[in-house]
Amino acid sequence: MKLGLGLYRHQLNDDHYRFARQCGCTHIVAHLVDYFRSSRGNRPGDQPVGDHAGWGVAGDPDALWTYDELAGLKRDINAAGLQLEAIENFDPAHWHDVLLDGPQKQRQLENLKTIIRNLGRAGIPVMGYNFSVAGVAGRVKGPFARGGAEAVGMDGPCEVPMPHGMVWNMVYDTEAQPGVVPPTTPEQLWTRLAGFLEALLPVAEEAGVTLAAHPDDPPLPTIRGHARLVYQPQLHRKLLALRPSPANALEFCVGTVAEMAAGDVYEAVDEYSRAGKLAYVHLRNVRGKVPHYRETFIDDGDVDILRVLRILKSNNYNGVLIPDHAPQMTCSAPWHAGMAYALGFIRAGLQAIGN
Ligand SMILES: [Mn+2]
Repeated sequence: MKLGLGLYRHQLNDDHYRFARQCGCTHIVAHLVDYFRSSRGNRPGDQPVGDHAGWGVAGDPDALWTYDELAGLKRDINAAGLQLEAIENFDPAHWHDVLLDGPQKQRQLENLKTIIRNLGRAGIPVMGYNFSVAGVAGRVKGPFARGGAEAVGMDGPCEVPMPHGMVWNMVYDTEAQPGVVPPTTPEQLWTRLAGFLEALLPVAEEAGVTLAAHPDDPPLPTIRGHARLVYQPQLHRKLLALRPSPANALEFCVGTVAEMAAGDVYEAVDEYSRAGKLAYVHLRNVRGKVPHYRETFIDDGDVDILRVLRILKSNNYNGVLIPDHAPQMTCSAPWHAGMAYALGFIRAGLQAIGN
């Protein structure tokens, strides 16, 4: 198994690559969507939470991630002695009508194919995505973790309707008509996912890129009135069976699975790692389950992280682990301290199990 660090867009620079190296990482997972550009609720150096207005305005619909941009990113990361394992999350500006089944869907599917081809050409092996209408919405932030460290959690369901012009917790159209997006049913959502996989997987296979699905965080059947896909562990199985392919895999999020009201996190780790369907792993800890839970320090929640590592090792998982989120520690570099703590713990765990 390989230790990696996820970096937000504003962190894609030499200082953060050196920080990753110093923490013992060999791999980077890069976010190209900017969640911090225009939201009042999100601060750089934190993990995005936002409010009912979401994480702010999505990117430029006409500026697809180019080969030059992706190859340059990979070159810089390689020059720092690291590997670029994955790009995490499509920009809502590039695929809002794929998620919403809107009028630009066909054109946007072509855009996503272009992005996948560009990743393949640049030699980036994984594209992580989260096929979700409401996205990561409904969480709260507070001094929830040990010692009053700031962390996120959930204090009950979130069914505030979602306004037009918004999807995946970001605004893609600042001039959208008033009103709210009508609820999405599970049938509609699974049909949209099937169309997405049908269109993208052949291109991904040819490009040598794995599409890696993140489960719904928070994992509730609905948020803001919109159905969610993977909110129980066995729904990963349904997603993979929709169109079996080596390129159809998971961005497996241990923390999100632990938040799920049904199922067992260790059985889920075992099932999907045994099946070889983990493209990469988000590793974090949590206390409680939806709709009432708190993210915790990695050594402090309901999940026995060492047990997770042992299961992954026993199933010969040899991919990348990243810490996902971590509580913000009280110091002048809250994000860095939280990540360094999580990475140190995971690195010790990997050594302890003889990885
Ligand atoms: Mn995650």
